[in-house]
Amino acid sequence: MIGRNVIAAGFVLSLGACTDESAEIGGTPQADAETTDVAVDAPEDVAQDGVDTPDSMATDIAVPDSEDAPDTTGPPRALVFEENPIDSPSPVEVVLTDLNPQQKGRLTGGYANVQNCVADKDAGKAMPVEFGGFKLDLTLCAPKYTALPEDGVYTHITPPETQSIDSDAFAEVMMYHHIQRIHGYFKDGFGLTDLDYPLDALVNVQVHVALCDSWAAFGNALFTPEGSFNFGIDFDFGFEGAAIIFGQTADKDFAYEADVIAHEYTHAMIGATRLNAITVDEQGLSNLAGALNEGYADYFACTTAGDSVIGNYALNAVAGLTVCGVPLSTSGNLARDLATFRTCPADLTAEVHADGEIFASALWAIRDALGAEKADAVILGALVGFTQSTGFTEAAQATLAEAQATLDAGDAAAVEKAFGDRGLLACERVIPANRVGVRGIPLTFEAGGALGNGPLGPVTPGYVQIGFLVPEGASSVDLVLEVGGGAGDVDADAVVKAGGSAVQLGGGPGSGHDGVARIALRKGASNKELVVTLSGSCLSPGPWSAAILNEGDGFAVISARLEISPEGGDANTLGCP
Ligand SMILES: [Ca+2]
Ligand SMILES: [Ca+2]
Ligand SMILES: [Ca+2]
Ligand SMILES: [Zn+2]
Repeated sequence: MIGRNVIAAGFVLSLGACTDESAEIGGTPQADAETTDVAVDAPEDVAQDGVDTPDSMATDIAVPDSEDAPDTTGPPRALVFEENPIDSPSPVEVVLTDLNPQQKGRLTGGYANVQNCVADKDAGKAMPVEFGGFKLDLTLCAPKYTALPEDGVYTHITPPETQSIDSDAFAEVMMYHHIQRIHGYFKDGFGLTDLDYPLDALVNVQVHVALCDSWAAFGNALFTPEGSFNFGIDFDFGFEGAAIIFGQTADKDFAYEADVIAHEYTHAMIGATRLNAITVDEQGLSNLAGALNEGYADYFACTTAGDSVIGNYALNAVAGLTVCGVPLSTSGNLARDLATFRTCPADLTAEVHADGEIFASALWAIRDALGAEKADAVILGALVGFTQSTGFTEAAQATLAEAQATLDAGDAAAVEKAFGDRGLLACERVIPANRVGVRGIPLTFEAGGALGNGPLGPVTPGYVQIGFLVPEGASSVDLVLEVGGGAGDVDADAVVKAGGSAVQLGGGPGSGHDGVARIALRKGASNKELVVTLSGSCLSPGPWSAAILNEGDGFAVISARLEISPEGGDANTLGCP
């Protein structure tokens, strides 16, 4: 998926007026060598600079599954955004590579099979659902091939003047071209062949809501190994295997951004069989594998574009979203710049896209030091050996080892520095209390029992621990956690430990940890605060760590701070002798 809180509820509806953020078509389209030279297995009759050939078979082109003689028209020129409507607003001319001549009227070729999800209530699949107390009669849009050539070319398909929740064919052309482009990068550059088939891709995904008789947009983009996905309701378009599914909002079409297509395709190429596990280790829950999956998807999108910013259009000031006129979310600029310096643990959030930025910032620094060609090779060389559960430290160490084995000492030292500067060669998940929430992302604590019959039984540890500094002379301090949405039914303990390194958790329910004490969290002065009081004569000054073990409802912490305890008094929560 491309965005973290682009949508609040899985699907969104826009009844508002379209914005004036039009996808401008400027200037005269030009053949573009850089985008055509990644052609993969291009048909022989595809020239790099399109010469318009008269099309004697124009009447056949809209008929799918034609078994006519090979297409003598072409080359199949088309217009695309090289990057997106903001950074490259004038579409450039490219040749759509490797279209299957047996599939006329379809954007079906070597590595992509692209359809448009059209707003057709009669053709779409009905989905009556209960949603937020409402009974909603929903109908999915219907996949259809709508990008049809004229005289063998597609250059008449241009971006709409004004973005809206629509079923435009330009989105299909963008998707086809950029999948072919990024596939060519992985296959031609690195010999990856896992996706040597036309992967299903769907654009303009939308859902009809009977309640207000309107088409609701899906404001995100994703790769799904199963072909369907569930956001409270099941989106099943009938794909038999993996698929890439793109939506739009009132002012953004996610398919208009090459970065987003490359990000999702990278998930398909390298992230379908690795880096998907949520694990439990001695520090607690970990979703760093998922963060790596996001970080690599961002890195390869950016390195192939030669630009460190991902989502400058699609994730930048996405419109607030509404369902039947009710606002569901607002959002600011969620674009990610890999050139922004981020470190472990200070920038950890437990949210995979945001944590992925930490690792991707190191990858981008490696690229800055080595150049794209060497950096991409060493990064991918290590990545192909990753498992479902590889974490930050293992990934950084493996990439460093790959660099030491394949590059000269100076380059390897640059790789070591990029990871080392960002704390990634030994990334302990202990975030300083004053860093909790500063990136605008609440720290999630999953509910007790979220692990099922996992190693800690009904107790679920946090994704990250919280670090804090006990001042000289203190005999009692409070670690105060501000909880978004209230601390109502929270039932959790903190295992605390002096020294600053992560609490090591043992292997069984209620058992084994190397902390000083396990202390129940209590409600603070307001219902929005949870407090851990550390008191007793053995409270030593210096860095401490707290691992939260949750037995009750899930909760999210929006900030954390340390206070000298007003009421710790003579208590001895640490059980000092
Ligand atoms: Ca669209
Ligand atoms: Ca970009
Ligand atoms: Ca308890
Ligand atoms: Zn993603």
